[in-house]
Amino acid sequence: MYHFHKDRKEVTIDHYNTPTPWMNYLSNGTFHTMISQAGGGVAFYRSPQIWRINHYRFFHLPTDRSGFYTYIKDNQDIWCPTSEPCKLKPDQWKAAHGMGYTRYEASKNGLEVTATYMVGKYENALLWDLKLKSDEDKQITVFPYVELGMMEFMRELQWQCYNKHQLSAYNLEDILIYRYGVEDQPKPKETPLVYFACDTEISGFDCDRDEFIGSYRSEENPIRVEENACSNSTLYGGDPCFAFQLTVDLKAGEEKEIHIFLGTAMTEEEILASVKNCRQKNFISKSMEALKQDWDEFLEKFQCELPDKEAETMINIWNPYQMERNFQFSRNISYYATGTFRGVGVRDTAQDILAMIPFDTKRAKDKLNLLFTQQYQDGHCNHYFFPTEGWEPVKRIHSDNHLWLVMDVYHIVMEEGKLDYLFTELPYYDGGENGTVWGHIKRSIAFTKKHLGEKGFPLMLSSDWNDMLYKVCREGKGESIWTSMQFGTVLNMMSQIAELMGEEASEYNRTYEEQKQLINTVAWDGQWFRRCITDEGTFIGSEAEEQAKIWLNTQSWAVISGMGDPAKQVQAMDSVRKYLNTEFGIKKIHPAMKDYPSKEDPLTYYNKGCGENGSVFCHANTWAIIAECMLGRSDLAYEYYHQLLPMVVQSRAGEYRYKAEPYVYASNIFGPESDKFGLANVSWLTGTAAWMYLAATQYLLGVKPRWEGLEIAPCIPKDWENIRIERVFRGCKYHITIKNRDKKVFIEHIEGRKEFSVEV
Ligand code: IFM
Repeated sequence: MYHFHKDRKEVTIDHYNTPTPWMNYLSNGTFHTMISQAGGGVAFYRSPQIWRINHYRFFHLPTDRSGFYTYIKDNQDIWCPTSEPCKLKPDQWKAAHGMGYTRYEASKNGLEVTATYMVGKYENALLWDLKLKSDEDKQITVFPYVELGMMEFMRELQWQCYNKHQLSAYNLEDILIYRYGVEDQPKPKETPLVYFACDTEISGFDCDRDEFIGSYRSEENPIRVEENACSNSTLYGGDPCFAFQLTVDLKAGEEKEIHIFLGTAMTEEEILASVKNCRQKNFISKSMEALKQDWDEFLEKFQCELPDKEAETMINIWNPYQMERNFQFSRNISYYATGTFRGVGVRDTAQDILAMIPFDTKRAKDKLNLLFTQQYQDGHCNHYFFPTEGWEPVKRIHSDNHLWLVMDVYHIVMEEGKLDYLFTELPYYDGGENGTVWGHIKRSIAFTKKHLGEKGFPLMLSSDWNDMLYKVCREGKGESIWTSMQFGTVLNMMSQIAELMGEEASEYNRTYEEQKQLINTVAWDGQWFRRCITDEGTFIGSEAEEQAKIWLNTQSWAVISGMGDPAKQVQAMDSVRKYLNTEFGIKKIHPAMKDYPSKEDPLTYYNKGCGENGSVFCHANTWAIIAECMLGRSDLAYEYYHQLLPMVVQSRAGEYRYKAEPYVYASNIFGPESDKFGLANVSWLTGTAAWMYLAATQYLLGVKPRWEGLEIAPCIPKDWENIRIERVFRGCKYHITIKNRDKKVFIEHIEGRKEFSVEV
């Protein structure tokens, strides 16, 4: 079981053995830790590719090891407040994930332990706060432990037999230090030292993993804990770890606090200074208070009171929290993604930015500026890049990447109500003169216009949003009907911005109309819109085909772009309902493919119902919700939204069928053509987070920034009565009540201005 706590913005979990690790991300923007409900996970400094701190063993069971464990030796009993990894479990236990922290509350034999982990803003360190209380006088030994790894995970897999003998871990004034320095490592001067320290006297330590664990043992039963004696090992070559032995005397009823710090700094001097700071009285409470305040301020930008409490929990707390983590980590490292090859994806991050804009426009613009550095003078963009690692970008040209940038700019202009950002000068990836943001997005449009295919739609290039479609365009002739709709959407935006800039918009409008014409003739299949055209000129997504007849995205985007004729928009979305909707969300295609278009060269190797082949693709569901709102079909829009809330689908499918966290969205859920129908896959890092947030706040609740001001045009279920919303917009906080039955919206109060009680 798990429970949400609205007041504390927490979810508590009462069993350690969830079907998959249920993760949280702790981060101050530089030092990061992903931690599971059972204390497993991985810490890294800036990049999990090159500055990973501890071993995370993706392929071993259980799948969340190693982690940030604290062994308690109480007479002969050895257990952990995280429950894992010891076989002996606490008598009482629960974990809580909150905004930037995770807490474990455990007790055994009258000893209560609360272990809170957080990454605060004042030091680049995972802070580990242990509170210990016993109902009788006793002496216990506490062993905090971290298994270190080579900082470059890929190099470790390939070259550890040589490179690991270039590592060292040693004791400096009872602070353990790990130095990673191997031949040919990237950015040696920016590589930090890692430290492990505490604020209590130590009775022993270990830096050599094998000394601490012992042979043919694991973190379940370290020999040094069993023998109650660390070996004071240092390590100059081999497998490093950090372990302390701390002797704690407790009087009955007395509470003692111990703090552990796993951190990074560039030099030994900086480590000494950082540890000194961490050891200051109240450092932990000060860090915790700042963390809470920062999250409260962030989330305060949009709050609502709704009849649907599950939706309210997501909109107010977990959805923006997940969105922020996506914004930071792109699709880099999670329980599913190994953090080895994906840096910042232009497409993915551009979509994350859309939802960050209302929360922190400055942060959104900074990130967007970074994406613009990946745009070429001809308008296209690199696919993903590695600003921290400094590696060569992945330069494949996809038909959608550069168009998402236009959407970001439009949203920024509407949020700010000014055109200033358009004049920001930014470089192009391939040199030449810097261009303004306005100049950059004009080139996005020019690139697509210049790369139209034989039938007039944008060329697919190396695929559009759908990664799987790369096979339809290997000869460079395949065309994307969906990209045409994305193009149409941003042409509309360009046209509006051009008018605001006092420039000619007719060219954008003309191109829009040309594409629209194609959409309603060539792309219309009779009941829905086709998806794309192969190199050979065949339509995919057509009744005439045996498999993958109907695809979700061209139905929803026919509405979003406004390109489908009105009757066709409705018919297309009716077909979505008829062929694609399931009890766990809307499938991406129907029917799922097998050996299509041929056994020798199938479009996908995904099994039926999995991933890109007929799963409920949550990211794409968000666009169907938006489309239904745009059609004004509030009950359908809400049904599609509600059925995808993670706690709703998890409870419908059952915890052990759904498997993933009930508090964050997953990328996809196995579809009905799979025997694992209902299994959630790739949670946390997915474009679903940003778009579900937009769907909920800007379309269902209908609070949308427009040039003229804040539009409030809700599309909510007919039986919802009053809803209340607070939204910070252009420096003022709007307190809004929507009286659904009376079809009235009241702006009750605007903080930061003098107006009150404006009736709309
Ligand atoms: O658009 C992609 C995204 O970049 C990565 N995940 C899958 C999506 C759909 O293919």
